[in-house]
Amino acid sequence: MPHPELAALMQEFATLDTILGANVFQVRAYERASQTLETTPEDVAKLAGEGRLRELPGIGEGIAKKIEEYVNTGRIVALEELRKKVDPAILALMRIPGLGPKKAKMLVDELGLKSVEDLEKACREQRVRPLKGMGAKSEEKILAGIASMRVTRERVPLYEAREVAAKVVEHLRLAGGATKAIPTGSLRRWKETVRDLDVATVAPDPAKLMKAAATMPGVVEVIAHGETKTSVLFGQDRFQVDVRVVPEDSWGAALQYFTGSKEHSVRLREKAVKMGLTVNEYGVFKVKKDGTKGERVAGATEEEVYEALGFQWIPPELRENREELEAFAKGKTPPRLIERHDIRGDLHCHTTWSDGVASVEEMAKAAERRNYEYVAITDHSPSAGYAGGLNVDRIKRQWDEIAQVQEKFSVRILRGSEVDILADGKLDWPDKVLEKMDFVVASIHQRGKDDRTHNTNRLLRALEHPHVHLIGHPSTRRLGLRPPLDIDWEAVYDAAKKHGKALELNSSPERLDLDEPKLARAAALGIPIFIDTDAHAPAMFDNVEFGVMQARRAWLRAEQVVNTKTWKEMEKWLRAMRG
Ligand code: DGT
Ligand code: CA
Ligand code: CA
Ligand code: ZN
Repeated sequence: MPHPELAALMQEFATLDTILGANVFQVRAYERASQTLETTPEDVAKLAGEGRLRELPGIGEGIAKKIEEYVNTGRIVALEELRKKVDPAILALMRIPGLGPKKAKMLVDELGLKSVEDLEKACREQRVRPLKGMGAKSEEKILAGIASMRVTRERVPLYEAREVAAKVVEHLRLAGGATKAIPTGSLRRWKETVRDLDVATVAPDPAKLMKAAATMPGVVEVIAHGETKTSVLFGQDRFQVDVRVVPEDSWGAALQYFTGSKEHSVRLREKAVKMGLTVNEYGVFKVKKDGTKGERVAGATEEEVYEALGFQWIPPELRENREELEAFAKGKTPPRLIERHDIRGDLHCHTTWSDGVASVEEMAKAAERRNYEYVAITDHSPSAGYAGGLNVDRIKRQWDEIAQVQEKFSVRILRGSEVDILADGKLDWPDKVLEKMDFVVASIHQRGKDDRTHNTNRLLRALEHPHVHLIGHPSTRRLGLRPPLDIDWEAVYDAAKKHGKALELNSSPERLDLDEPKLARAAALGIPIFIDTDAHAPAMFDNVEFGVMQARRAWLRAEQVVNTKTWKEMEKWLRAMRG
């Protein structure tokens, strides 16, 4: 199986060597190794353990040693040495789309640049155009690249941040001796994107912990290194990670403080002041008559911090200063928001019949393992050529297969489809096919021109269609990759209400579509919501957690989500939809 991490490290070798002027053969060797690691079906770590890496194409003695070192120790000393030799300004410039290592080095050398900002200034002052191989056009291109870099990389999608967080936490435990390490901030609050990562820790030797934070594999720059806080930039994207170490008895206060949100904590502190208390990351304290800090009343756990301020413990995903401080005041019964175990089925998934990687049987098995009562197989329709869309003949064969597989399972397997909403709003299956399906998800895939009236009309027509149950990933956005379509949402909600149709919260972590405000609005209007995963593999059913957390952030209760129904209730709901 591919090893993207090692592939990236080999690519980094190639890049650094290019900057340092190593010979082209050496650079090519790293590039070839990187390609191999990116695509190999073999288990690289296992091969390394058996000393068999040299059997892989493009992996020679030198590179094999480095891979083994990484597998055994989590680092490659030679790479760390190489990084130290390269001017960080060059690496910073290389983040600009279209700027390779050679050009970046030339610009830094010729103009004495220290940062992207310096290069921006140089372009504005037309100091780049006289350089060899450059011109007025190059200045324009660089400025455009800088602008696009700032737009796309200011916030990282939650799932990417969680992957970094998992590595960071593991490293802080193993190498830093952390007894507690939890990612806080917007990540703990399940915000859909994260600007930077804030990790809170407790460790018997704080200096060792801080050192471990500064020397994590993947760190490209240390921007602050103190006794209680270390900030580093991580990976090629230079994602910022702040690590704090606090005393054990301040753990709860630190968790609360660094989880935020800022707005939530500001109101919490106002409440404290009224009670003659003060709160910081070390605890809740009494305020003495002379205004100085007095006795500490709480801090070891988050529960006691909230308790001291007159609240029940508030789940992190709700800490946004909406209604949580009212709802979770001591003595109140907070609303019972949806939880993962409320979900009883998934009505949007794909199999090898279109672009999934598992069979109907494997997906059914995965659904049954999760104790689901039903699952809809919703492969793509004929126009979705890019995703292996089915034709009439093949969908009939799929129905036969579903009938056979059903015999082996108690989970109810529904015949479904994710049918494309075509440019004119028509559906991509004939009605006589649609009417034989148990569940129809209608989605826009080919976006075409992004015109508000045009987009809205496509969704309105689909919502009018008698056989449609649900609009899939309604805005079509992909986090960090593609903005949502421009749509008149109130018109969509009106139509959904009028026709009794449902809207999806697609839990695929790169979609999370509908977003939180739209979800809250649609649910408040009484529009039925489905939380589906759009799974293309069995394990992807677990992405439902992203959807459930987003739904909780929108304060959804289980009864507002259709796939919390038992199969019996769901059957009734489906029947009612067909009138
Ligand atoms: P982000 O990083 O923009 O996705 O969102 P957060 O919420 O993680 O924001 P961040 O990283 O600036 O701060 C993390 C938490 O630490 C924040 O939710 C509240 C707390 N915090 C940070 N700076 C301050 C501050 O100056 N005062 C107070 N009271 N809290 C702060
Ligand atoms: Ca943060
Ligand atoms: Ca931060
Ligand atoms: Zn889709």
